[in-house]
Amino acid sequence: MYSKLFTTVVIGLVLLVVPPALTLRYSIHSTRVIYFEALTRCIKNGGHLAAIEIAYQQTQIWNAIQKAGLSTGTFWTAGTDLGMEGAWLWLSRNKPVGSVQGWTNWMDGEPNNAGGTAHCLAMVGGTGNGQWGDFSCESVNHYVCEYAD
Ligand SMILES: [Ca+2]
Repeated sequence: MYSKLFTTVVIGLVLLVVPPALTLRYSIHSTRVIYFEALTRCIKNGGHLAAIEIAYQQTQIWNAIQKAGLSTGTFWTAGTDLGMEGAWLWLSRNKPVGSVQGWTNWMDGEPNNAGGTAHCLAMVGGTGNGQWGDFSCESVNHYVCEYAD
């Protein structure tokens, strides 16, 4: 009796404490499209292009990519500095990249704005191990959508 009540209370507390970001669901898309096409497709799916604000989300997404057998691919996320060079935003969330305790996950030497046209953030598979690089928004990559439900 008491243990049942105790369990219920503990689960209730855990649900209260877990931030909403941890309940996000993701979909991994093998189709390769330009950044804004990915952004649009995720909205049409009822979600948003994924933002990666904390390490936990990075791990969840990277695990899903590996599970999908696409770990050598490159994946669009919602990050872009198209509006102002070096001012990276999660466009789908209207928040700066690194706004949660300064956490980012760029690969060494990234973002490097290669060719002066790399304004969109993608997770890099293979040796990149899912860390981030900046690419031309016109290049075609796989993409990750997130859903709040
Ligand atoms: Ca780059």
